[in-house]
Amino acid sequence: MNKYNALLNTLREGIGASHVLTEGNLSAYEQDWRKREHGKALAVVRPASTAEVALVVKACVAAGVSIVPQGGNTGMVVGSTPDASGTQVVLSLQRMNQVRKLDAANLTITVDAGCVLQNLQETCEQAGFLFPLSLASEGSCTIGGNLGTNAGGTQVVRYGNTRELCLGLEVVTAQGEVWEGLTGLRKDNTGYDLRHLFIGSEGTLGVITAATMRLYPLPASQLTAFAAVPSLEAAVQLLGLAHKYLSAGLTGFEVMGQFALSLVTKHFPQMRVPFAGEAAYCVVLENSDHESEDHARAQFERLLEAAMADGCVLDAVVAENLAQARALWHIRESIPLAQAQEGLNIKHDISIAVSRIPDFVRETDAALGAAFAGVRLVNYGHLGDGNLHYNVQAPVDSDAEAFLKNQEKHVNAVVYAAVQRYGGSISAEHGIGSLKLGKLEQHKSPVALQLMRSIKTAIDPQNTMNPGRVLRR
Ligand code: FAD
Ligand code: 2HG
Ligand code: ZN
Repeated sequence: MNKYNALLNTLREGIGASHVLTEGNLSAYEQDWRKREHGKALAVVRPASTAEVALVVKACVAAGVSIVPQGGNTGMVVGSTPDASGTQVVLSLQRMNQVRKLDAANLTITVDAGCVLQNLQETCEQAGFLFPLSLASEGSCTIGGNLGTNAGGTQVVRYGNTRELCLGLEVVTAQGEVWEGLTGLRKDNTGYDLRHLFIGSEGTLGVITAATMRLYPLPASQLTAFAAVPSLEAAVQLLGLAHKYLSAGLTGFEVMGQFALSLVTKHFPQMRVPFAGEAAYCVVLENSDHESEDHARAQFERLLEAAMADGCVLDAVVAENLAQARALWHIRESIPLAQAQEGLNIKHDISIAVSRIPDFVRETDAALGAAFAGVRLVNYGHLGDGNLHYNVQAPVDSDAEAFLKNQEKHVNAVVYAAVQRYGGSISAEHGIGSLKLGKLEQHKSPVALQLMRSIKTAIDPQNTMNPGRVLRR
């Protein structure tokens, strides 16, 4: 019996044969969300407990087989699917989806890593709390994947990235040991902070099996406005006013370029987009208020009046009720799907100091337009965090696959050189995966890269955990 068959037998005995998938259509586990790569797994294993995860890791280590941890498989950088070798085990956390404990006095919730984000949000809301992490993929992404990527989303301007929301982790190490660090403490200076090492490590250091996350009181009111602005400069000016007028109430500030919005109206014609085609950019703003809806509305009115007087807002609507608020947010959240329906595209998830974003976009738009005739720029994102999705769609009626094959590296070279000049980051929230390995090597300092390699080697000397992601094999 070869080592792979022996491993499969051990896994079947350990977690049950029906949870070791080797046959049938495994595309949901083997292909990434963007359809950039379609790998081949030796098996997809679906353990149901931390002990079973530990058993899987130990068995794989003993067999010399590497593991790809996977949550909802919604990642953007090809990090959660196997390579093409047919020799890797995909470890899906989807069956580990229970809430372990909600501690109301401590304002924390402890959950299994496979909990779907939306289920977690709903559980918290039903208990009278807010769990603020929010992404368009929340119906399928998992808290383990959110921690693995240190996901951002649309509420970072107020609550921070997933890292800031995490107070403790349980991890199965690359040797199959269990580190129980679910403390829920807000203060704990007892040496190196292991939690922060695992957060954002994209499954390359260990498997996150549970987490203790911060909760917040539910606000009395969450109001949404949708504003038309004449330029990116105006959007930045509006952001400054929003900080001033709403202060900590500002919980969302998203920008959307006109072409990005036109893709939404094209692919989802039932959706009504305010100011469609009328303004260079639109902004979605959210004001969360702990006093009352009236108070929130009055604050929004003062902000929008000031912004119109300054000329940075052309027109705006404020949602009258929850359904309208959801519809406005839905426009923003539909852009990645509209882009996917338009065809394969090149994504740049970048961050730059907010103040420098308008110049960056003007300069880079011009450079790309000059170098790649007909290229279509899909620009939107979390302006409140200085994070743009500065994406590139192939010219209309062109062969997108061929465009990506021939031009992606040249397009990337233009964009990332500008990001570097502007002192920005080549990955604001999606991570590195395998798609940005080369970019990381070009843009991170040799000292930083060497420290990262040292950490990887110390924690996972056999390179069992997600090899070839974040760092080259
Ligand atoms: P996966 O895709 O399954 O995995 C992602 C990475 O984490 C992989 O490297 C994987 O190995 C690792 N991993 C997964 N689970 C674990 C675990 N338990 N332990 C250790 N490592 C693990 N991202 C944002 O940051 N902001 C956004 O606004 C945003 N919007 C999105 C909108 C859409 C429509 C889509 C499709 C994606 C979006 N994303 C966004 C990207 C993606 O949803 C996030 O990266 C998310 O955090 C991934 O979660 P997941 O459970 O799907 O993880
Ligand atoms: C978003 O903010 C996601 O919608 C996806 O991060 C971004 O598809 C993208 O480029
Ligand atoms: Zn995003």
